[in-house]
Amino acid sequence: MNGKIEFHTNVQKALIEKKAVVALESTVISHGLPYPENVETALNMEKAVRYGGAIPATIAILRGRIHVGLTPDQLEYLATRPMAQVRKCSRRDLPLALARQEDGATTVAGTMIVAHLAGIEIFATGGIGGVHRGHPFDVSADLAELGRTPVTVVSSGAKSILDLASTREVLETNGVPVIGYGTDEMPAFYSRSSGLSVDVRVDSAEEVATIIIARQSLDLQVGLLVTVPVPKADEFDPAEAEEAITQATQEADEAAIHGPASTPWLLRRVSELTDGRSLKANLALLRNNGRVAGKIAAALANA
Ligand code: PSU
Ligand code: MN
Repeated sequence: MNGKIEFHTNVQKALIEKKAVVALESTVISHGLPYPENVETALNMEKAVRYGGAIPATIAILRGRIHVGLTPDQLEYLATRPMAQVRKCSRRDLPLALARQEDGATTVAGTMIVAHLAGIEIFATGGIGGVHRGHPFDVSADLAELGRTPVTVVSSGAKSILDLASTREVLETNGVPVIGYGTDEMPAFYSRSSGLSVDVRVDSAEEVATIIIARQSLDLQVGLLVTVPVPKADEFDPAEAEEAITQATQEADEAAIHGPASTPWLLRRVSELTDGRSLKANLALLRNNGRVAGKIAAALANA
């Protein structure tokens, strides 16, 4: 990799041996969740990936170097750095963080780019970015990245703080296949249904592997979005979520919060407004998605 990337030894070994590996993002650690839940979640997600049958590789930038696979100390460092000192790295930010030797946390877009560079096909996260409510031109770079980088993203759809119907449309425009894992509907992050359809429903990790292999056979430069509903027991009441989201969105507009600050701000505010109950659902779905991604990576390695 021309020394561009620093691999954790376990990850490097797994990649050389063509074993199952799952990439994990780091914006959820530095900007998406409060400390100490962020470290706990990052470690739990890694555990869930292993339980699913794969090696986890959390991706971040530390002092201008791209890391694929972090040690517990590196995770702790990233989780405790003040948010303002960690660049939230989407596609446009990666060269800036590297050139300036900064610490950077990769978003879904940023993680897809690095995963692809590193030769990792599967990536697990909570929710992808999308079209912001009331701001039709604030469209996450995640959607463009899914349209051009061949990595399989396992998530619970787009976060319900977003305009989900518009987000679904942009995925279609960008040519991104949306796969429902055990569901006919795209999940709505905290809750299991959104009323929006998926392109295909699968009921096993092996079925996802066959779709990945078909995409690879066409050499199609596009991501796949696998959407996994939050487990029933951990679902957060959709009406309560909606109420908190409406209030948070209104407050964000009043406070003129926009651009990359928008998503982290809304996530924190919704969690506050729901006394952390939305956070509980968030943590549960992150773990679950890690496990499912592990199973898909294992199925692909054995296919
Ligand atoms: N959704 C979450 N938690 C998060 C994010 C999304 O539930 O932390 C992060 C992801 O890293 C995602 C990014 O890629 O927010 C999207 O930000 P933006 O809308 O600025 O592209
Ligand atoms: Mn944005």
